[in-house]
Amino acid sequence: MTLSAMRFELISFAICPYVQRSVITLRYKRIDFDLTHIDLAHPPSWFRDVSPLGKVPVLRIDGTTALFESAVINEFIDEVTEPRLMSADPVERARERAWIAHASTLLGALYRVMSATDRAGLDAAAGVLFDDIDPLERFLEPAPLFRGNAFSLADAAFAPLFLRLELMHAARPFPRWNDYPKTRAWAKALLELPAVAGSVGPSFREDLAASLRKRGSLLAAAL
Ligand SMILES: N[C@@H](CCC(=O)N[C@@H](CS)C(=O)NCC(=O)O)C(=O)O
Repeated sequence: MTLSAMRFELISFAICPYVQRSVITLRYKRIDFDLTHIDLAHPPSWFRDVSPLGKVPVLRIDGTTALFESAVINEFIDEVTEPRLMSADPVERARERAWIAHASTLLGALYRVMSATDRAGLDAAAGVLFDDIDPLERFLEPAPLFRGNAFSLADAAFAPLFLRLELMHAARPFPRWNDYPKTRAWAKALLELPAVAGSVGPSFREDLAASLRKRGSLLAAAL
């Protein structure tokens, strides 16, 4: 299979942050791809055949091979296309993977914040989220991105989190988000990148609010 022959199709759910990681990676690398949206509540019958865990994203290659798990999909895209977005140094690469895994933990924590249906639940979930954001401020030196000026897969992994967090913060401020100037500067630099800014559709905010409203989320009304 030669690189130039590969045709990519990303199976997506419109507001999924994990899909967005791969959209960002493909856009940053200027790789053509098809984006196929499905309704996760009523997935098409073919979806179970291509997604072993029933989750998006799935990357279909040439209409046949299907890959799942956003971090794995992104590393695959990175291995087969240029410019490479992971460090050439194995130690640095391992460090990047560890922070990418932490970004997934943070997305889970943010999901619980966004889904909280009462004040006590929201405060508890926000406490967990910001306890998990704390290590970013203490251990990372984004300048302005994860790896200086070089965009990396760690940036692609964190950008969907920062997008949602900044949206929520603008609607209903989280005092602790103001305690992380380095992390927020990183978020700002990332959200300004065209590959990130264009990685969600124009109705993203409304779609997110509608999805949260369906779950009885306290924050939905603020969005
Ligand atoms: N670890 C997975 C998480 C993907 C994930 O949870 N996707 C959600 C949508 S944002 C999903 O497909 N949920 C459907 C389900 O859990 O049944 C990844 O990084 O790709």
